[in-house]
Amino acid sequence: STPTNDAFKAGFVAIVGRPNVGKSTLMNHLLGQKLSITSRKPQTTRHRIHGILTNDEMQIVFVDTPGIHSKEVRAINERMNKAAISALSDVDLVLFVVDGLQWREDDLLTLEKLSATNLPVVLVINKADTIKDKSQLLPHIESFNESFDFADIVPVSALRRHNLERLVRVIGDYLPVRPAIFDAEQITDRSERFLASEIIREKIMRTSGDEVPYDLTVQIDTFKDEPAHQDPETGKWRRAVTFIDATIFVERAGQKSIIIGDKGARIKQVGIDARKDMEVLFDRKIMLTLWVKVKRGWSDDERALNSLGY
Ligand code: GDP
Ligand code: MG
Ligand code: K
Repeated sequence: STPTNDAFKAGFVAIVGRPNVGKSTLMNHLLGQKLSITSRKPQTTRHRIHGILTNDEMQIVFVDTPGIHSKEVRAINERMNKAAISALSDVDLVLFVVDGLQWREDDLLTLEKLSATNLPVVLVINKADTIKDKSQLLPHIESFNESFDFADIVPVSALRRHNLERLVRVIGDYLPVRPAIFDAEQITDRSERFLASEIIREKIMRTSGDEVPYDLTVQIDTFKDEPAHQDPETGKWRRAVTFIDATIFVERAGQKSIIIGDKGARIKQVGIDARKDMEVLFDRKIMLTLWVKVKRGWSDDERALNSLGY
């Protein structure tokens, strides 16, 4: 069932900003569900992820962009840049997210790109909880306003969910009146396969800290649903279960042993944590098997990228 009334609004909103300003956290907390992955490591998000927020008045389709990078060192970074820019071609509004009062060169570069699009841009000053002296905020808002013609400026704390209702209202001001684009029940247009791979990637990032570079990829080899059934031997009913086999590709043998950990302890923990998240998100029992393989130089190889679906 999709809500519709004459004043109903719907549209696409891109979340843009340099790595680690809190874009994924913002989208997740706006949606109230964990869809886009987050970590302290930059570049966790490589894909465009649509998160969909539907209430009685509007449907906001969020695009969590991979961030626009100033240094296009390798093929994968170039791909991420293209994805970030193309994400802007079909949106109604841009949320430009910055980290508190910090304002870096990357922010200015992003803003330059945004000014070329003619889209309305709302400046979201995130991590407001880290600004000890709130009186600093006003002069900063004024100087932001001088540097760019923002549609609005909204300080928030994505992490503490502060001022997010106001942000939703501001977004609503810039969405066109039109019926819902997706079913209200739909929370993402990404497949469960994709979400599964993102969850695994997040767990590796979290358990391996800075030892593992972000240029690893997770390929879902099997995603098989087995419906609830009666065991022919014991007669007992078994719950529905989804079997997921995934391969984690890294560039070097050293990275492989870091991910596997001492006697396999780390990969085991990754598997446990990832399975728990998947069971909550997919709402059923999951059997997860993980493999780690070395795929030398894949991030420099366009063909290898293509074969992995980038
Ligand atoms: P992204 O790279 O822009 O998607 O950033 P993430 O959403 O992955 O967040 C990067 C880091 O900033 C994570 O450690 C978040 O917990 C943290 N973070 C995000 N929002 C806030 C916030 O409002 N306040 C604080 N203190 N930290 C935040
Ligand atoms: Mg992110
Ligand atoms: K991040």
